[in-house]
Amino acid sequence: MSRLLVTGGAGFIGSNFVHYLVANTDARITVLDKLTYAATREAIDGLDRVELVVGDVADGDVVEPLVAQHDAVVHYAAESHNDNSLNDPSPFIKTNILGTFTILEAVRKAGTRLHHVSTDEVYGDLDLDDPKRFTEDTPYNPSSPYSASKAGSDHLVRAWVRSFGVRATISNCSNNYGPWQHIEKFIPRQITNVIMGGRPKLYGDGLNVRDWIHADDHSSAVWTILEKGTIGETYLVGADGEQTNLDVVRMILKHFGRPEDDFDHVTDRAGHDRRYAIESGKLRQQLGWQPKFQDFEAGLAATIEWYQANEAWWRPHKEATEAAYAAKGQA
Ligand code: NAD
Ligand code: TDX
Repeated sequence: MSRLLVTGGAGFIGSNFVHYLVANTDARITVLDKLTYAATREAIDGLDRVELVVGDVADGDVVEPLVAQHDAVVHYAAESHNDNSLNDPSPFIKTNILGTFTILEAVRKAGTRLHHVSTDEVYGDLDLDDPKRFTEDTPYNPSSPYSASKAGSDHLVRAWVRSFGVRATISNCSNNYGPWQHIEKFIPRQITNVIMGGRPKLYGDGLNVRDWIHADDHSSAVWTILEKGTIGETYLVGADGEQTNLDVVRMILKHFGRPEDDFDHVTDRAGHDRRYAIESGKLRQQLGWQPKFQDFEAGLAATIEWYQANEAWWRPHKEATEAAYAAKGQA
């Protein structure tokens, strides 16, 4: 795999993956990205062996010739924020479902290997006291327009493998944190609120649980699956990082020396999933993958420091992001 096409490679996780490839492989990388509001061109600017093509994954005229020039496609491009999908589901259907369909048709024609990046949200949610975690056998049960669109894209990939023999793998990963995550998302929103002297904003009772993994560990998992995964298989990716939102907010406040109750409860998200939890034994045992970031609080501290050092990147977007939350009673 010397020529890789990375869709959505200017977004949060895609750009971290591009950095991972540059540091750990000899691959030449083409990023295909529409540069939506969620993209950061600077995140991949100036990297050796990386070329950016600005275009839409749902545009077959752009996608087909590009796919044919590469050995493998790693498909990250998506609309990714649940709250936005509740305001307007339409771009989620276009990019996540039609975009994946377009990628699948292109890899089918060219015979190119595909890795499809998906989310644990396709499995719905778990009760707080449920001893089970999600596995590759958990039935699909998505809750939001975002997670339903990702579930739809996963089903298309599975069907193209079975019906057309497309050489694809799928990964379903838990919540990522790390550098370059858009400040609309939970952890960067709270960090940047506190940096600006404001208070974190917790949806509902704050007891919802997310299973956090550092974006670097997600990247090493995707690379492991590309190198060693079995075609047609799905692998769950997680790092045993379950935390309540309340505990994450308290860790952020503690880092800044602020009182642990210095936050606001705001209007809950409609249909808010209660808990996600990943059992990643298949990936670890069959492919030998291990996460490096085992200490969530230490990874969070490094992420806080990154946002402190990169205020020039996020500060211009802060006011508009918070105004959108304020309009929904979530600020
Ligand atoms: P992001 O919103 O930060 O980035 C998405 C990128 O895709 C952006 O650069 C954007 O410009 C690009 N894009 C959007 N629509 C496009 C289109 N039509 N054509 C080309 N490019 C387009 O998202 P993220 O958080 O980095 O997520 C990346 C992928 O990982 C998504 O598929 C998401 O479902 C999946 N995922 C995310 C998480 C998480 O915690 N963020 C967890 C598991 C899986
Ligand atoms: O201000 C907030 N306050 C709050 O309490 C925000 C923005 C979120 N939350 C809660 C909602 C969730 O319980 O924090 C949790 C995390 O929220 P998000 O960052 O919006 O992530 P989530 O909805 O869990 O989805 C994320 O993980 C799975 C990614 O955005 C998805 O792309 C990925 O598929």
